[in-house]
Amino acid sequence: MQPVLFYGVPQGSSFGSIVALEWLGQPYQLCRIEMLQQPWDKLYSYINPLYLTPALLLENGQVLTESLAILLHLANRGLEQGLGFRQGTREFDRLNQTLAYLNTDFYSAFNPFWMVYEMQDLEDCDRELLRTLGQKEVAKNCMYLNTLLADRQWLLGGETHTVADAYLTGIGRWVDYHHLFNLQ
Ligand SMILES: N[C@@H](CCC(=O)N[C@@H](CS)C(=O)NCC(=O)O)C(=O)O
Repeated sequence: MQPVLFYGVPQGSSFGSIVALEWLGQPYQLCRIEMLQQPWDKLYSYINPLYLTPALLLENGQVLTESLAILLHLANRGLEQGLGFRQGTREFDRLNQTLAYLNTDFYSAFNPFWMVYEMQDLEDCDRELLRTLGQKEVAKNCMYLNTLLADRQWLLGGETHTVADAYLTGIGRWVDYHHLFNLQ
């Protein structure tokens, strides 16, 4: 059996794990969960009782949830390709640190926009407040990432991409998805 990645909508955060799997270059399968159709298929609770994607079903039948855990698992499989580093090295700590930043501060900066997206019946003033709060947080974090990437091609500054770049590829698209900045 090949590993199976359960993902939701294409614009979701699971995309980062898909990029990492592509960069790993080993066989895998995708299984789409129609997350916009409520309620989700009850069978998915065997994969993730929290009903969230991504989740990775491994060859031995065990399931890994949480992007951070999935990406570090793939990083360990892709040491030769430079996707990750051996635990105990400085590079491993830096990768872990970068993934944690992306999974907390950067990810949550977009929360107000997802609230606006999901709560159709919001008052105009509430929608405006959420967008203003989100815009400030996203701008602050994009500025940080922009500065970091000013003198390097990849987040960790090495010669090739790591799973942190894969994860950023997924979440970074939300700037465009929510039409946050005029990039022209
Ligand atoms: N802490 C989880 C969060 C995963 C998450 O929030 N996934 C979203 C898609 S980006 C989801 O499955 N949402 C389904 C829902 O809210 O119903 C991780 O980092 O993997």
